[in-house]
Amino acid sequence: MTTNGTVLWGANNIFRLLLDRGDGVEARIRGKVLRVDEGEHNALAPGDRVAVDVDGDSALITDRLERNNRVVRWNRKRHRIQTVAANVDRVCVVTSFRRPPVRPRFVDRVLVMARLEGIPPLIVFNKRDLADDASTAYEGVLTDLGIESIACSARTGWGIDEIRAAITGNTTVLFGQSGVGKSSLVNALFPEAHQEVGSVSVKYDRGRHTTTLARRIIVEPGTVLIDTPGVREFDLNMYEPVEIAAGFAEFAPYIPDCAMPSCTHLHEPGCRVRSAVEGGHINESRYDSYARIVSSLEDGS
Ligand SMILES: Nc1nc2c(ncn2[C@@H]2O[C@H](COP(=O)(O)OP(=O)(O)OP(=O)(O)O)[C@@H](O)[C@H]2O)c(=O)[nH]1
Ligand SMILES: [Mg+2]
Ligand SMILES: [Zn+2]
Repeated sequence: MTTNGTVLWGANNIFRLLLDRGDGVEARIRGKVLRVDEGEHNALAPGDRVAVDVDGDSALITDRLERNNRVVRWNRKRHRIQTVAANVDRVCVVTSFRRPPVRPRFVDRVLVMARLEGIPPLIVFNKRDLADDASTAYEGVLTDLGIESIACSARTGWGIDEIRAAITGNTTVLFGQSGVGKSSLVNALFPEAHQEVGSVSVKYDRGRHTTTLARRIIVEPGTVLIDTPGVREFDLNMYEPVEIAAGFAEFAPYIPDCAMPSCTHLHEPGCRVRSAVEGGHINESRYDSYARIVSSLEDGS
């Protein structure tokens, strides 16, 4: 019989599905390739809705249903776009106050992706217990942009109720560098998840890529978390420079007034975005993130 289901996780082309009728099943893709597969690194990601042919114990995925949205990253090794999760309400960028320290450049990059893919962001500053001060300069920047941020400690439980309130009733994907505490956060919110937690290298101040598989976890009916493997860098090669500018919400009022119609906001005369930076209307650090992203696209790196 044919039915629909949702991808919970997948490895080596075997996918764990939750069927709409309520039971779980493992399935492969019929004929190995989905019709929708258009040069993507992976045709299916956690959260994808699929059509399945179920015959007793065996199940074959026959189609991917239309996506509402998707969280994407650039796969450096394969030079193509990779879907991290599909059909989410929110992308939660997890960072930590220390070990590893907050990297605003990294968060800004994920914020561009979230905006261009039309997914509202939430920023979590974890490891509050390691910080002397509960705030960072970057938090103020986010508040000015109208982006919600929450400080917490997965270790002590500080701020976890606030995060619980923010995720309840939603599908939230946790995204961030390795070692910031994404899996620890899942466990703090939902101990039954038993997500494996790794250590942070003292020498390099970064995680060890403990989570290797993105996984869709149903916390309670209607509340879903997707834990993902940490990434080291977040490239935006899947976008054009003009899209990157559109990814910075605060640039929007100025872009139409730039003198050059194809202004890249890097060096052209009469650039209103740059005058807004000089006039203190656009945060310099955010502009710096923008300039670095566009330069990295031009380098082809
Ligand atoms: N002090 C402190 N340590 C924490 C906190 N949250 C997590 N950690 C520690 O940080 C390390 C990494 O935690 P994980 O949850 O594995 O991090 P992750 O983001 O899932 O990492 P990857 O799966 O590699 O992407 C572990 O040693 C955790 O115990 C916290 O709030 N405070
Ligand atoms: Mg993890
Ligand atoms: Zn300009």
